[in-house]
Amino acid sequence: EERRKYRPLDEKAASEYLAMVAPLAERLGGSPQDWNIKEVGDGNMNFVYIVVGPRGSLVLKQALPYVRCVGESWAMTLERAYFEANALRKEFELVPEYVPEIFHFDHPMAVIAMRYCEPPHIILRKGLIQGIVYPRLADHMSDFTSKTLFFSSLLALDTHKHKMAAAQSYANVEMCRLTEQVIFSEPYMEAPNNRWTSPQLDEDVRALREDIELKAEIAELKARFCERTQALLHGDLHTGSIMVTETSTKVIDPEFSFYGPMGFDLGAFIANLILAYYSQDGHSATEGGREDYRGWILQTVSDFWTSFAAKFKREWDRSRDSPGDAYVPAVYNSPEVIELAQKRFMEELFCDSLGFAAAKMIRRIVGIAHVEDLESIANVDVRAKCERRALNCAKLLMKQRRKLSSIAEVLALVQSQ
Ligand code: ADP
Ligand code: SR1
Ligand code: MG
Ligand code: MG
Repeated sequence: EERRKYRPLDEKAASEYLAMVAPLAERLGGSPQDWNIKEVGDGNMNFVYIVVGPRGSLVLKQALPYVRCVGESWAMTLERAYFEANALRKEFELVPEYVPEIFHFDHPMAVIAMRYCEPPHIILRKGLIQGIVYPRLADHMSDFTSKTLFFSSLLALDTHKHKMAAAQSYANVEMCRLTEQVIFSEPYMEAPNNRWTSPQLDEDVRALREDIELKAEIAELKARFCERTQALLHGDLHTGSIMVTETSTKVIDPEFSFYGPMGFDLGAFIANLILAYYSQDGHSATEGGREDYRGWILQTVSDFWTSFAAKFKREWDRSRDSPGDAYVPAVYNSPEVIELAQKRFMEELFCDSLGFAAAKMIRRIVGIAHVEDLESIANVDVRAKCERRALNCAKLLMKQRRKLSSIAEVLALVQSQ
């Protein structure tokens, strides 16, 4: 009975906990004194232990009843571990090559044990800061997103399955509410959570809060985020949620997972690549250095979108024998009408993705939870310059997204800032 009650772990308690869960203890091999346990959580939310034993290794992740980067003053539901476990399982079903396998989930303890993405895997954001090229990244991430989004949507599922899946993830309310607050509201108002490079960006922040066109856009995006039940999203698909080597890509941390608009995941990945692009001046020895690397980042944005669109369409075409309920074959009964439906769908998704990408960039510069790409730039004037370019790009992206008709135009806009 005791074992079923929630208690926060530390390294010692984690070891005792693992000793009580036979399949995990067996996986590690030897006995608890042989296990090497280290807390490595560098995210904003949870505690993560890497455990290495004589036979094997694992990662133990526990949610605490608050937001880690703020502290106990911001209470947060433990249920996020349940939604993370469910999403990891679903993603593993759809794309096992890109997701760490779950070994164990303990609901009362809010604990997940999963496969350790071993070194040389590192967090993508850290690789981008170091200027490392990942030649398979666009291919892998377009695989991950096209499959997870397509196969959880009404394009692949019948209405019953789609509604049931949506209902199950719909209860991740607290996490959605957090996102609504920190991405779609606080950056556009005065809020104690907000932070920016001051005084350098004071004027930029004032202008942002007075930009009524931008506020009209963010209102639309917020409504889409809150109201659109399109597909099972990862929900926090930034470059800190992706672990990489040159040949392997693993997506972790889907605790914000819910049924929402596909563009929110696509936009998250694109936004974080663009932030990495603008931060390069802060990491190169000379201003304007790392030109080749910046070129690679933009090429990756382009390859990602192009491959995503092609793979998503391929799944759609392939599913014609057993389609979901979105496009009934008797109605979509000619190549012309299918082509038109697909074209409209992809145009809307592109526009959504750009809007969400912009929103995600803005929050990382003026709101809570900044990104290491920019935060690690020690010279504040250089950092502010990078941030201003990113902010201006995001404002244009959000306002002009309906007029942008290709990824090449988006890259031109990024380069123009
Ligand atoms: P949070 O929800 O707090 O952001 P994450 O799931 O992102 O927590 O994990 C925090 C850190 O723990 C990651 O940045 C990564 O370094 C490490 N980590 C998490 N899961 C794994 C894993 N399966 N394999 C290796 N390292 C991991
Ligand atoms: C309190 S905001 C914390 C942020 O970290 C998570 O990874 C999400 O991005 C969230 O918005
Ligand atoms: Mg994380
Ligand atoms: Mg997380």
